[in-house]
Amino acid sequence: MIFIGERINGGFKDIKRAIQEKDKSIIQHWAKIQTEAGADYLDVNMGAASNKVDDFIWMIEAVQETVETPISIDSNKLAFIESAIKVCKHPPIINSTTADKEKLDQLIPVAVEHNASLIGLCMDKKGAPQDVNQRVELGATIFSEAIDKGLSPDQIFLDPVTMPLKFLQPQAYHLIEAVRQFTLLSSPPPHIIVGLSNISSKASEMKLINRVFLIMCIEAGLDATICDVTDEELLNSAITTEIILNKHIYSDSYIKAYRESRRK
Ligand code: THG
Repeated sequence: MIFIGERINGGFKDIKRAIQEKDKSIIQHWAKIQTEAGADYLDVNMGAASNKVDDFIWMIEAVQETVETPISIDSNKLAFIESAIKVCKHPPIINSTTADKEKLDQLIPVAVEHNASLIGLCMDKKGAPQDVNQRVELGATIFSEAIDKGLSPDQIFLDPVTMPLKFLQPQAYHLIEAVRQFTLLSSPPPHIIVGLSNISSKASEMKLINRVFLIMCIEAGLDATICDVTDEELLNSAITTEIILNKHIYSDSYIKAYRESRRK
């Protein structure tokens, strides 16, 4: 599993305040906590806290002063991604492109040039998909464009777009079926990722919904998630799901073994 820490996001009040007051310590606290919890990447997203590219660079540099964990550059603005990628010390993930031709034409070459990975959101100008086939079609478009222009399957992350269970209940099942079909796109397949916390937005049983949804997605073929990496039960559930699917060798201390094998 590839775990991407979601917490350095201007949607959280403490991060928003940190950006506006230029208080590095809060950003660095979450960089450290998430890295210690096992994050493979740290998602950095400004949310609505600012619209200045300098503030975004400041966030990334604050993270990189503290930890060596690579960055997931979470922005829908080309200019932000292009500036951010230049300061990344390790090959980042670009989060994200959509299936729109102009976005693909802009972002795939940026990923190729910087040896970065690229998340492709399975949506386009017409909006978010409403069924399995729309998701698969958009995913296939992103995948084939990225391969044609020089990315390897291992650098491509397809994101079938997670919507809140509370408001769009049928979408969760459509998404899981789309994940299953993405695994058939190629051999080896691309990575498949979700922004996990979207599923439980505004719900009362957030942690339970996140955990069960993640387990079901992993069973269908998911191998990456942007999530609350500090939720130890969540990560242990994901690792256990992979053990049950025979993706790692069982031992009584498999959780410890898994975590130690990934310690940087
Ligand atoms: N796919 C990709 N990138 C993404 C997403 C995705 N990036 C952003 C988002 N979705 C993933 N990150 C988060 C971070 C936080 C929350 C949800 C997704 C979250 N926040 C609380 C809420 O909305 O209730 C509120 C924050 C607070 O407590 O103040 O749940 O899908 N590629």
